[in-house]
Parts: sequence; C-alpha cells; structure tokens
Amino acid sequence: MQSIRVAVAGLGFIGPAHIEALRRIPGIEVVAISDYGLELAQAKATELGIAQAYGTFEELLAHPGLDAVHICTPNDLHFPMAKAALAAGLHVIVEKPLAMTAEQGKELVELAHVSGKVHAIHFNIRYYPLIRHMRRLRETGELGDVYSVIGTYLQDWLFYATDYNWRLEPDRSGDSRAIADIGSHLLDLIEYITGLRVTEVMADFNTVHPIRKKPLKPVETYAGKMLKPEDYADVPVNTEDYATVMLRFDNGNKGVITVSQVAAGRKNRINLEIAGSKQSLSWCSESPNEVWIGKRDTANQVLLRDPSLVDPASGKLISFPGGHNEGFPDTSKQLFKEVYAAIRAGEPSAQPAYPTFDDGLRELELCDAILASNAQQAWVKV
Ligand code: SOE
Repeated sequence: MQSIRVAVAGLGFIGPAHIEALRRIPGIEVVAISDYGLELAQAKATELGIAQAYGTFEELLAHPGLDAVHICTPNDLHFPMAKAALAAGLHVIVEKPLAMTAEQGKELVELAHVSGKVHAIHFNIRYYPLIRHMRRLRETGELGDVYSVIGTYLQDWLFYATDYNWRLEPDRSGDSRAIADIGSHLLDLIEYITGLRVTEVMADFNTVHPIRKKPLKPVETYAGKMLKPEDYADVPVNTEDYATVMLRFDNGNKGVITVSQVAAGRKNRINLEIAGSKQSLSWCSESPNEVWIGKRDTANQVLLRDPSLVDPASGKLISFPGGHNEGFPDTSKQLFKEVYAAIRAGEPSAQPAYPTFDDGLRELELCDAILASNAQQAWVKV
C-alpha cells in the first residue's frame, strides 16, 4: 500500500499527539515537521524520530511528495497556513478553532470546497465511541425529542495568575479564549449529538485574573503548571477565564453551557446532561467509557463501552473489547482513520462522517454571536 506522506506544523502540546495518533494507522508516514525556527524544529524532530525538520511553514509545504498537512500552531496561524496548504494542493487537517474570525472561516470553507481536497478539523471529542452512540440513540428515536441540554467544560491549567500561555494573548488566540478554546468542543458535541442547531445565545463572561504574570520565556500548553514563580511581567488580560451561555435551540427548547479554565481540580472535564422525551443521557470525559441512561419508569442504566453493545456506526470507533478502556489519544486515532480513508480515496466523501472546515466555521459563527451577546449583555441570534 502506497504510504500517505504527511507533514505536521507546530509541535507544542497537540502536534505530538497528532503524530502519535497518525503512527497508529497503517499506511501513513509523518515525513516532516516545522516549528518556530530550525533549531527548535530539529530538536522536536530528533525527539519524535521525524526525518526532516524545517524552520518555516513555507519550507515545510515545499517538502517533496507531500499528500497532507496538519496545522497544530497557535490560532492566528491557522488561516494563513490552511490557505497556503490548500493552494499547494494538499489535504488539510486543522486544529480548532478553524481561524480567528467567521470571516476567515468562510474564506477557508470556500477555498476548501473548490480545492477538491479533504479538509478536516480536530473536533476529536466526537470520537469517544459513546459520543457517537449517544448520537445514534437520537437518530434512531430512542432518546426522543430533546427537552434540554446542560453542558460544562472545566479545567484548572490557567488557575493561577502565574499560569501563562499564548491563548491569553488575543492577537494570537482571538477575542474569545475559554469559549473559543474549549466551548467550541462543547457546542460542537451538543449539535453533533442532538442534531439541534443553536439559534440564539445569551452570554456572560468573567475574567477572574485581569492581570496575569507572564514568564519571560516560552511556555507550552499545560507546562505552565511546572514553573516556579520567578521574574514574571504583569500583563493585562481581557479574555474570559469563565463563561456561562444560555442557549435556544431550533426545536424551541433550551440549554446552558458553562466553561472555565480556573476550576481547581477539574483537569479537563467535559460533562453533558441531555434530557430527551423518552430518556436522559449523561456522559463525562473523566469516565468516557460509560454513559448513564436515565429512565422515568424503570431503573436507570449505565452502558459500558463494548462493541457488542453498540451499533456498527459506533462500533467502528472501538478498537478494544469492553473493559479495555480507550481514552483521549484514541479519539485522534479514530478521527484520523476516517479522514485518511477519504484521503486514500483521493477526495472528500460526499457526506463526511468526520468534522470538516464547515463544522469549524459553524463554531466560529457561534463564537462570534457569543462574543456579541456578552458585549451587549443581551440575547443575540446566531
Ligand atoms: C487547552 O484548553 C486544550 O489543550 C484545548 O486547546 C484542547 O482543544 C482540548 O482538547 C484540551 O485542552
């Protein structure tokens, strides 16, 4: 089988996770990487066992015989890099958020559609098998009509004023932080599982640390927790540490999400509570191999991830028997398996099962409406 040759740009927190996932899929070879400057890129390439390192994205794109590129750089680089990669005739996989604004997102969607290339966004949380099982319960009518959705996404890696990261800098991360960074996952999951569309939002943000202490040397995502307090610079921060957003759905019912990156003890915890007219579903990313099924008239149930207990569409995302738990790293492997099946076919599938730039644009449009609602302290239509 001819190897698919892949390049990865950006080797901070998630880039190496992409590489690890790609290496678990037969027929894919990660042949080159790029990062900020040749020295850093070469160090990362040596550490990861990648043959070729480049100090610029332009050089990476010029690597001979590439088929696809993964863009895992800070948010401000997603748009220019994805645009250049499509122009270079590559299949493109971008980390979320797709871009900094819906306007940039719209341009990328148009370019991607015209290119005929596979375009995907790393909404990997969809690929916990029981997330797809929850969607199937809704599609088959077993959930019933959705009465309400309550979602939370809580972290503590930015808990201290001395926790610092590029996501705190609007020119690199965008005008929203917690909503764009983790709220995007939560809203994507809600619309993916329920099939509903959010039509209006009412948002209220809070910046718990309006002044943060910026360490005077680079810090990778999550690594800030390892630093000892010493020579920091005071930096004003105006993006949200916390947000609650009330939601109105196109079926007339409602929901609410809360995201926070300053919730001590919650490391990376997504919790979904979906109430249907026939039963309720509840799922938590800290125990992703089980889903709670709530009943009015009989005992509640807990379903454990097991290929024999879910339908084939969800079973496709399960590599190990029941009880042999799968987790965060497996979600990227399962997502890339579906993306690379399309790449191996040479073109996007007509109805992609994987999240595309169109899904990335959807989150940017939701984020823009949420930002406007918080600014106006009023309901805003999406
Ligand atoms: C930081 O909040 C982060 O790395 C997000 O950017 C990722 O999308 C999420 O999967 C884990 O947390």
